[in-house]
Amino acid sequence: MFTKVLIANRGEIAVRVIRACREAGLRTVAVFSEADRDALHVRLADEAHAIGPPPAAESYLAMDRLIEVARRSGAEAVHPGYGFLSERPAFAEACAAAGLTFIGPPPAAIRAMGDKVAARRTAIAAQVPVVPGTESPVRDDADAARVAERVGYPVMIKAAMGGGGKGMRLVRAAAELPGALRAARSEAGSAFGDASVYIERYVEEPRHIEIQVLADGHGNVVHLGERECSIQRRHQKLIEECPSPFATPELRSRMGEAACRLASAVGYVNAGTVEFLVDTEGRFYFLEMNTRLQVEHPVTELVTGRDLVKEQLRIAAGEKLGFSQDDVRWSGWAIECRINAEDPFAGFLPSPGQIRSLRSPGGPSVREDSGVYAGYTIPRYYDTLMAKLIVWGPDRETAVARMRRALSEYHVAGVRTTIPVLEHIMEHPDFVAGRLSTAFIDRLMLAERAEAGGARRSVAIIAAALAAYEQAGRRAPLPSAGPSPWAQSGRPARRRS
Ligand code: MV4
Repeated sequence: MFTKVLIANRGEIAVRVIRACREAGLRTVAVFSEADRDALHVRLADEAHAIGPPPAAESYLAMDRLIEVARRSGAEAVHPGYGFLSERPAFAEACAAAGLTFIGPPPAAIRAMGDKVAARRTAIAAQVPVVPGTESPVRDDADAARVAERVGYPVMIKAAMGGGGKGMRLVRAAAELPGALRAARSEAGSAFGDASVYIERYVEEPRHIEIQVLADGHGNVVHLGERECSIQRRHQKLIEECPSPFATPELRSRMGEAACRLASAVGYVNAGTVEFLVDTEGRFYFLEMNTRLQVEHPVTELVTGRDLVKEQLRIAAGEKLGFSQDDVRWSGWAIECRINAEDPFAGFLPSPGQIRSLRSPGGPSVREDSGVYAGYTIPRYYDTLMAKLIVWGPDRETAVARMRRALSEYHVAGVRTTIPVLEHIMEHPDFVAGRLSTAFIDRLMLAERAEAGGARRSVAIIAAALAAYEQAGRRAPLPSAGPSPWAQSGRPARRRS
């Protein structure tokens, strides 16, 4: 086993990895940009090194600087976290070339899954179901039209080197195809430096369910079941849970076995996630594989009782998986809420700045994976994820009640957060009943807008009534009394922040 690990990341995930290393008796090396000198991960690591200016391209994405810090500090292994360099085969190769253990999959496996068209072909060969579509990038308008006719409209155009929803185009009819193709190509070209696109039949109102896999370097592959990630807004997940309210043990086994077959087919080693779309009939289709640890990994940890980061460390050190598929047990229910520094009342606009005060929830079966602290200033250069709140309960109902309770304890002042939307969703009858789909948030927003319209109407009616009273020379009645002064006494004013 290596004894010193460099964490090539920041924020809550760097903190998460530092914690696993410390528990495993490994020394940790943090890196920080000029904007992150006071960040939590810097304070928690055994040592920390500056790597450059705030823009990620000059710091967290600067491979040679990271490798240089590893060399200088004597780190023998590198954990990339998620985002940044985690899915760049060139970084995994640069680590190997510098004699460092990359705590992640082999470069070839990252590459094999980075090209989504090649990944589809691999899935087909491994007998993993895919959405009907192309097995090679579309050549021209005529080729695209042929494919679309074959699979049937509506279709989706996706970037071959994309993923996560960037550069996708929904096409409902043949007449829209050439324009959508041009737009998708141009978007893919500027976003990924590769204009190749492919076509899939559009799956209406799908659920997003993903399978966690672990593979060691000795040919052993197991799955740790699914995560339900259907509560998303613009391809950003807000809430994740394990298990999925939709999954039966039978569906879990079939999806899990498919995910393991795919991992084996690309020689996968370490932790990975296979994403599937599940249609209203319960059929599942391979979407893409994420060749890294995911933001939402804690829900799997709480339900399986396994520490995914420690498993990553052991696998990277060349150890065999210490358990088999039959040893994997799922117990109870876990839900994760992402606490982002965003203003949900202003279109989820980022809300960087200083956290004036912070009170985190606690109590039974509540976990907070945070990258911040009271007094910390959230920089504007990186993503808005401040913390993740994860709860466990023996069943979904208990977990939902516990999440409501935990969110009600959460107090953040100084920056806006997504806490109010999360509280709203936890009360929503469809969420409570487990009626989830990727359309949930869009519907919620539409409902909110309709409600806001209703409120505007109410205000207009009240204003008209007041004007009528005034014209009649009478006084409007006083509004009813507020909360009891007894209930108010001794309580600070409840601020929405
Ligand atoms: C789809 C789809 C429907 N049909 N593919 C969005 C993220 C990217 N990984 C794939 N995505 C989708 N691909 C076909 N053939 C619908 C989506 C999709 C979606 C998927 C998961 C979660 C939320 C979503 C929101 C909109 C669209």
